[in-house]
Amino acid sequence: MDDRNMETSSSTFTEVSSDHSKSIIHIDVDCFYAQVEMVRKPELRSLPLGIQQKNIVVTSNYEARKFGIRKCMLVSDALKICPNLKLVSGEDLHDYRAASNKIFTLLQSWKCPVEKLGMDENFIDVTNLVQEKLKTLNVTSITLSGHVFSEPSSECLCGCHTRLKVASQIANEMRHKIYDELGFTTCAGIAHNKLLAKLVCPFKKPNDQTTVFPEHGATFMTTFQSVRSIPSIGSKTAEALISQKIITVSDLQEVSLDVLKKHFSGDMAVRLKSLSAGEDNTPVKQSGRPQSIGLEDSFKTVSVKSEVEEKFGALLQRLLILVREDGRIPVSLRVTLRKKDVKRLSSHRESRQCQVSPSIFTINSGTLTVTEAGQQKLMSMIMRLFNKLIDLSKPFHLTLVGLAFTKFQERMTGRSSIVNYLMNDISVQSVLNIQNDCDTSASSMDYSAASPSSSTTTDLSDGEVEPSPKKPKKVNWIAKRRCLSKEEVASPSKLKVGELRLNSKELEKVSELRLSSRDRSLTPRASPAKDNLSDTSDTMKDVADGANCDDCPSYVDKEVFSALPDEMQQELKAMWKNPSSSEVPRSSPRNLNKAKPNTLLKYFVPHK
Ligand code: DCP
Ligand code: MG
Ligand code: MG
Repeated sequence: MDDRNMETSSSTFTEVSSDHSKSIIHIDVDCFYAQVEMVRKPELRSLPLGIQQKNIVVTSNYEARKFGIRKCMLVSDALKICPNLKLVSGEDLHDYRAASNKIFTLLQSWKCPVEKLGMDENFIDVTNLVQEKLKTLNVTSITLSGHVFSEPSSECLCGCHTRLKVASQIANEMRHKIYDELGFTTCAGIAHNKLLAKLVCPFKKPNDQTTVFPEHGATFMTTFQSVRSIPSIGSKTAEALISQKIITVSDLQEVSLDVLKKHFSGDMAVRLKSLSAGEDNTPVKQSGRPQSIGLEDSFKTVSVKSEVEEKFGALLQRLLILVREDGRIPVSLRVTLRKKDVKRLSSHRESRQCQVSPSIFTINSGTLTVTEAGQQKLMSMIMRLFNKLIDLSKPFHLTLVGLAFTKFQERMTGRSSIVNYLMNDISVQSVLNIQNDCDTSASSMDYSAASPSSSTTTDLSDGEVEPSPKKPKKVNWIAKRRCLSKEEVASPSKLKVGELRLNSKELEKVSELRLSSRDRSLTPRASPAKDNLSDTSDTMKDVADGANCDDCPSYVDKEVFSALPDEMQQELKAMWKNPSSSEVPRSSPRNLNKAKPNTLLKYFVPHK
């Protein structure tokens, strides 16, 4: 500790630490995989149970833990200390994932932001709910549910003690509901921020809950012997800290900001100091669908290319099942390897990613599928990325391979989207907002826990990003063609179109034309579009004429055209008549004569 100026933990961070306004709950399921198995087969409850992936016991029930079985123990070691250990394979994650989703869905019924973290954890920001409850509760009668890390010495003037007590009652309610409805026991941590809520959660395991009050945040943090216990401190940061002899959280509290700044960026140094003091202002971000869907396979060592290919082939098959369940069309693929560094006797991960053409995926009867040829294309992409990560002229030793689809086409929503207009009800659920950026940057607070083998990943980490190849040029948009009843035509949500081929850039342009407005299609005569069209009475006449396509250019599929809503037909016709007026529907009259290189005409190409 020679190079460090001592400093008290509270000296620089009093400002941040005075904000106790939030009430956050962190819930973690007890021995998750084991409980899923026990709920499925109650006879397993009374036995010591281990969940096996490869030669590892990834978790065990609490009965087995009595014998000293720990997570990630080798099966052989586990059987030595508990010969009666009942082992169940945990290689198929399907049921665990399903249980995880049920818990997440249940927690959403409290109508608070819920952030899912990995398979068995969720943060819930109950700040507003607590405020609501406080309106009807008698403050003096509010008691704390469960345990407390340490009794508060005096009442905090901001009222956080009362709020956290109410939050502890809500946590208790949530845990009971999860148990009553799904059969899982859980632990909860309650605090004014995510960091403390997560860290205090396992304080009384299993099936219990603990609250930590803000005044004890810094003291609570000193109970952690390793800086690595802080969720957002990864192995690299920990290594850098340890190299400066900052090993425990107390060490981190004591080291001066100036010393930290010599080794980390200013922001990072401040962040590390805040974390060590139990401070964290990262918000609970409502989870949506995962940013990435991935699988990893770990093994002792693989040193032959053909074996690597085999591993990737197996992973790809499983990954495609997950993607099919998800339903979105992937547009980016990442390959991860963990290389064994023989000299350093250690392993480290590297990854590369590339864009994937959405045309590899097709939708058959509403299900995302990949043809044999598509799978071969994916395999060759994977192996190309592999070749970039590994110098095949030298020997290599891998201990893990991973595959993930890291980006998906999103449906564009909102009034300005033509996709919204056309796509609501058709079987292609996922369309066209191809982004070029690779937003896989680490979240400011990455609480995710790593899993050792064959795990799914909800990725927030930043891998090395392969320079993007050219944007996939064409996006095929395929839907069943059928006749439409009058009502269906009137309702854009029911519209079914034949095959249109749009490329992504073009689609953006189309959406810019704001053809999507339902209001317009439902009330065409009174629409603002009409006002803008005041100089183009011919066009308006076409609208009045209804859906005939006698004037359509020959390349237009009339059936498709007639299936389009009136407003869109009107705009297309306007452009066919006067291509230079492609902006007619939205722009002011003075723009009418401006020739535009991209018009809707270009996007309307015949289907095959
Ligand atoms: N898991 C895994 N590999 C790990 C850690 C966990 O595959 N290294 C899986 C198995 C766990 C699940 O993730 O059941 C949840 O992880 P937890 O760390 O929350 O562990 P458990 O829920 O099993 O036990 P605990 O009661 O300690 O929360
Ligand atoms: Mg757990
Ligand atoms: Mg967990």
